[in-house]
Amino acid sequence: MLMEHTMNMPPTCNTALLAWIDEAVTLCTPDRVHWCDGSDAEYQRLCDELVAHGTFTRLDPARRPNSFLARSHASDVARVEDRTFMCAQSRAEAGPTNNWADPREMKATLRGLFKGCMRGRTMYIIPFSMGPLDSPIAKIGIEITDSAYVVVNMRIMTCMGRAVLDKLGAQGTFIPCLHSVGAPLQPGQPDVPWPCEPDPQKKYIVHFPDEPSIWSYGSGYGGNALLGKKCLALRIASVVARKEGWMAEHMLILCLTSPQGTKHYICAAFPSACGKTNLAMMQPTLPGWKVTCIGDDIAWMRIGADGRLYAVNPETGFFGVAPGTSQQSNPHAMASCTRNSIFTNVALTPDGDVWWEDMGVPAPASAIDWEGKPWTPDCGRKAAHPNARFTAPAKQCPVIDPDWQNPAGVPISAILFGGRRPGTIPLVAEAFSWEHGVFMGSSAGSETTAAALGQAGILRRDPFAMLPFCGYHMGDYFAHWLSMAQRTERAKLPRVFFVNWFRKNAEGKWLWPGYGDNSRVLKWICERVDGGGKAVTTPIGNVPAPNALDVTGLQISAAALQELCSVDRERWLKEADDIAAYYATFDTHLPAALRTQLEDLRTRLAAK
Ligand code: OXD
Ligand code: MN
Repeated sequence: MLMEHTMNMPPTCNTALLAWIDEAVTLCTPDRVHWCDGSDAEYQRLCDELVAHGTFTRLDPARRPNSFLARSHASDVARVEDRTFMCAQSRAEAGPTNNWADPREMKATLRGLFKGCMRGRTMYIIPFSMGPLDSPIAKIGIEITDSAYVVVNMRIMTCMGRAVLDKLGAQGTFIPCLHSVGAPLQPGQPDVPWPCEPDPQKKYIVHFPDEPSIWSYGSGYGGNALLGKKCLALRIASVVARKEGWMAEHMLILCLTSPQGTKHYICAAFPSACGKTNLAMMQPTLPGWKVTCIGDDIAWMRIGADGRLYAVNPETGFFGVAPGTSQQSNPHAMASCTRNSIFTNVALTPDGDVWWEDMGVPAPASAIDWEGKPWTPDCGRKAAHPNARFTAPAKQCPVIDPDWQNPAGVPISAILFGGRRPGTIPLVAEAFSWEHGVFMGSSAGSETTAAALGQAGILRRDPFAMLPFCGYHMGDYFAHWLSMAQRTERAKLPRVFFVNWFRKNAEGKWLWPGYGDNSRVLKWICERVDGGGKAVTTPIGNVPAPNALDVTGLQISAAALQELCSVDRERWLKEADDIAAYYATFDTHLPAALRTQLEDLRTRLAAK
């Protein structure tokens, strides 16, 4: 085909890929096409171009080498869940927790939007792998984008470039991910630092799970635009995983090593703002114990040859929330972003560094805020956007686990579910069985606080922390979890626990210090896995027996410890009613085994 644009030589002879690129070029009509090779030289060149363009500000190399600040458009600051669609063949397949649109109608709408959308711009072709290239579980995606900001972020977050095309070869299959910021340029029209579609109703984050493919239009921010992360590694992967018999989960993966050198790998699923990144790379307060990090956001898990569940982190970077990250809350995240990092929507200090709220260092006397305006501590505005992010290479984390890129993954001993629950849920409870664990995950959620939303005690159920990320009917997803017990010997499955670092006393004070002291709970969990760790059985699960939690060196009263592990029957009966009402939303898709779990819970609560 004769093309009017300029293009470097396609470094592939994969016919399906070349045909798709031709189709995309014809539809989007970019001025230039660039195949990304993933090299350092390419990364540096694109960063220089972003600086020249005004999208990036280079930070002071003496303070933060090879690092940049970007400010987004004020309308483009977060994932847009209400504009995210799962276009399965039928609404029923997508289920009640997803926005659905007919795939043919949605394709027609998108073709209209993408027509000519890259005029005046460069089309970048990003070959990427989610998961180590040599892992049997890795998936190859190709993202087409007209955003250089997306390219450089994808280089940190994924295994990206030439090696991926080599792996793909002439016949390999890939997941097409088409992305545009939705801001074509007329001849002579000046560009802006952060092009995007400002009308929220014209942004579309669309998944076609049957193909599978992803089309994203109008946003350049985070999970809307870095399509390997939430779109591919969770929404599309969850659909593929169900078909292929594995699991794609919104979970951190960590390794806890005891003073004797015993290692346990643990996965944990918490909704947003519950400290997943902090737990993933925490510094234990228990002397001699060590946490190393395999991943902070996504786990792909499958049964290995020995019958155990193995987890892989499909990402190569952290895309962490900056505000609240400090030496106290997460020293290892702070160390991860000291160099080679990209900051989006944080404040710029006069000495060319970054600053955000609750960074643990005094606010600068003046700064440039995330909107590019002059800022002072008394101006009444936040300097950083609450969803400001750092993009940092995972290999820079001081406690990255030596096996973090092991293609076989790491064997999981325990799975944790958690949430922000000021009442009702104890500090930790162990499930009686796999099915009871699935029940715990399916009913997970977080309570809002008066400070945050003005409505205290409102509980938002977020099953398995997958509410925005499960690509198909949530009831069928519960069934998939249950089915794992048929794929291996039960004894080889991880133990399941519910944890709650956020329980408060009657005066509204936190009962548990959290952060590094959570290692004390992890220690008990590992003791349970190894057959020790004293527990008492309650109607809702096994909780630590008095004195079973190692609180050496911790200032905590016996009364607080007792309250933390207490189970209030009245509150739990209400909890059961609330779970029943939530389960009703899944109608006939709710697995019978979970109805039985709920009934069994009620029976245990009713028993003397
Ligand atoms: C994330 C999220 O950005 O869960 O990881 O929203
Ligand atoms: Mn996440």
